[in-house]
Amino acid sequence: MAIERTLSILKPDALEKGAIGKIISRFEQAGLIPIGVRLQHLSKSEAEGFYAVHKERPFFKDLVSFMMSGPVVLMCLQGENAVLKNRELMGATDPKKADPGTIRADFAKSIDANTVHGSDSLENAKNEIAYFFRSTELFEYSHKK
Ligand code: IDP
Ligand code: MG
Repeated sequence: MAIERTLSILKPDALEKGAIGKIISRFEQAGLIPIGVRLQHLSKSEAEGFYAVHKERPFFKDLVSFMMSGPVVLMCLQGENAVLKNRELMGATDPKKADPGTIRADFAKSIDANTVHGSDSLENAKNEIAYFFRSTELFEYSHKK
């Protein structure tokens, strides 16, 4: 399997619940290394730009205001099969449909406040990482064979 990078965002409800450490711990236990981490309070244009693919969707406005409602933790995770592994750890978009033991099943309250974002493909991961991180802000981590 290939070493990949993916973007994870711990949404404002994660900090509010005091769940940031627990969630990062799940990534580390699954072999996903946080090679770039930043706490940031997103501006309207940053949140809108990040979710631009959803701008025609009925929930877009609510999604943007939720993402600005408090600080988020932006993270670049690196590891084997990182894109899919992160999506599996997250669980389904709607926490009511998320498998038991996933982050969203354990922490998320609703489809709006669903605790985490994760890139859904390798190509989107590259673009999303570049949206928030300069390459010099990412640690060149070498995984042991
Ligand atoms: P994902 O976060 O699991 O990749 P997407 O379909 O990419 O899900 O949607 C982006 C975000 O928009 C979701 O995480 C969720 O917060 C919000 N969202 C998606 N679908 C709905 C909906 O039907 N109602 C309200 N919010 C939604
Ligand atoms: Mg998505």
